[in-house]
Amino acid sequence: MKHAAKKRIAQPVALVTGFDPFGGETINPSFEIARALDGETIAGHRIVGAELPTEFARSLPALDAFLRKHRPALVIALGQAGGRSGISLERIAVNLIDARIADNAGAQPVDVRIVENAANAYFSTLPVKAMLSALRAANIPAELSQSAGSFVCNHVFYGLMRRLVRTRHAVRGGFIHVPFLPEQAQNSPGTASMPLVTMIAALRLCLETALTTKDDLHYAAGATH
Ligand code: PCA
Repeated sequence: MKHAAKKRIAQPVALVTGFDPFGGETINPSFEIARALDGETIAGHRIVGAELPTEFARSLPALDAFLRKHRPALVIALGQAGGRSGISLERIAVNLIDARIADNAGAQPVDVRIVENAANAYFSTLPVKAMLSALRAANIPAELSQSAGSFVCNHVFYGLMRRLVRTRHAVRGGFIHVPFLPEQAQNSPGTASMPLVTMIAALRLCLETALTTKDDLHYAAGATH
């Protein structure tokens, strides 16, 4: 009998991206979380943690390379939102750039579309309310957010959702903003922060929930902002 080739069923991948530091910071909690989770297995999925540049021009090509290489079943992109106090589950990516500061390549586009003649917005396809419930049950400060801003994070969120909707519609994806780390907030009294261990635990819960929840919950969690 012919020697049967051992069939290795590849473990499905969940991709978690974070950004490099920007705006004068020397660390970005979003990439620290992605780095910490890299290689873990959650709900049968191998977590791949990856870094994106905080640059309008290079961030989406970098994301494309990771999507091609890992063919993930789920994608959660992370970014730092200094000043926010909890884990911020983003719902809406909007087709707009209005950069308050220059990106890491010195680019500062104002009032331009991410993609001309394309959808104004995309929704996250993550079960954000189930994730919110899981975080709150674990006593981790969290909220839903209706805006990921108009800088590189929203740019990547919009680009991610557009790619998934158009070419990988079985793949779920979305975006989560995280607060400053305590060391980033220590010189600005009153600025909110969250320890890295708490953020990592939060992301484990988010991944577990997203990988095991088919239909999202429905309860009132909206806001007037
Ligand atoms: N936060 C920025 C871009 C990179 C990051 O971590 C943002 O909120 O747009």
